[in-house]
Amino acid sequence: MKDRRRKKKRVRKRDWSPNDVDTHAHLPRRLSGVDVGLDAEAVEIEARFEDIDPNGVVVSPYGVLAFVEFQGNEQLCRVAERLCIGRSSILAPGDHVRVEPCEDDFCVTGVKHRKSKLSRPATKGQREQLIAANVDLLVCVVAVAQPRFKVGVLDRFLIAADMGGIAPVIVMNKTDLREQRPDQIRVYEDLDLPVLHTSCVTGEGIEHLRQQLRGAVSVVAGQSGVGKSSLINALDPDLEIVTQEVSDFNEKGRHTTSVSRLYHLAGGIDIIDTPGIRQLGLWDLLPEEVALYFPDIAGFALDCKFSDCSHIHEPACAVREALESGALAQVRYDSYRRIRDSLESGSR
Ligand SMILES: Nc1nc2c(ncn2[C@@H]2O[C@H](COP(=O)(O)OP(=O)(O)OP(=O)(O)O)[C@@H](O)[C@H]2O)c(=O)[nH]1
Ligand SMILES: [Mg+2]
Ligand SMILES: [Zn+2]
Repeated sequence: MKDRRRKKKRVRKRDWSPNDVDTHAHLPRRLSGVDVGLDAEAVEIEARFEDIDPNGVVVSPYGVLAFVEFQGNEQLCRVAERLCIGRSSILAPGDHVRVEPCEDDFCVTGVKHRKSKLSRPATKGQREQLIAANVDLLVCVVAVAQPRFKVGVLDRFLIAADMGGIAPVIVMNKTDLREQRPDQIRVYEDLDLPVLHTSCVTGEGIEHLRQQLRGAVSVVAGQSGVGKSSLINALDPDLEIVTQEVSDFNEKGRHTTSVSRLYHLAGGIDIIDTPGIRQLGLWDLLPEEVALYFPDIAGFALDCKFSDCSHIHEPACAVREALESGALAQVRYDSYRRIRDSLESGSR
């Protein structure tokens, strides 16, 4: 296999102002009176972030090492012990770090506070796992087909983006496969979220996507096989990231991209490619907070009789009334219930 780490590196510095990003209105997302106190370990990890003057950006963490852009090159660095837990570091692509020479090597000695983050619970669910740091946009990629469009996965990404302070852009890819777009995508257009329709085969929407991403740091996420790496290749044909066919049998994709990695594309686009995931777990979210991340449901909930209404069984629930009248989309309500149920059962 080709050494993808030696692909071209264009290192640039920039000031990003998110003036062309469609951020949606901010409701308070934390419920008052609910103790969401971080546990001792989370507080201790938080303390490792500092107000430093960074001289490098993490491209891809690699156990207790990390590929870092530093002095115009991509450098494999050791990560200081205090920034590691066990056999991996706390770094994520996009982290701003301090690199210092150490012995014959370079070492990451500090990491700056993050301005935004995309995270999930680590495999055992006990700890936060960072997917990307300091990004402006989350490009949530879904496909017309292969694999089938699932609102649940998208809704979880939208929640994670909102929690992490990242503006979402939805990309409906593979439009060449079917003329008919899944009806459910209209729900997101009605929510005033930016929805782009793209095809890496016909080139539809690629220029529009390029314009959306110009001048921003983005992370691309979604199920395996939806075409995340193909889209990045389409944005900059010099790149040639490895992509692979979706398996016909189970439509689940094959997890072609196995590590997250930051790329610099032509035209001022910084973008982090990530491995596909089947289900995004939600970190640090309580069941009773889920509705706050569904702007459509949160809007109706203001008129529920009980301020702590779960919108499941209470009388005089404005959310269920909206559902019955058709003002609230059934797919959104179902998705809300599924996410809430999974958090309640402790599976995130
Ligand atoms: N027909 C069609 N196929 C596409 C399109 N975009 C990507 N593909 C194909 O879909 C398959 C999966 O694409 P990848 O780019 O590897 O998907 P990915 O989302 O990066 O997958 P992971 O790395 O496993 O998460 C490949 O065979 C691509 O050629 C598209 O717009 N139309
Ligand atoms: Mg990929
Ligand atoms: Zn209600």
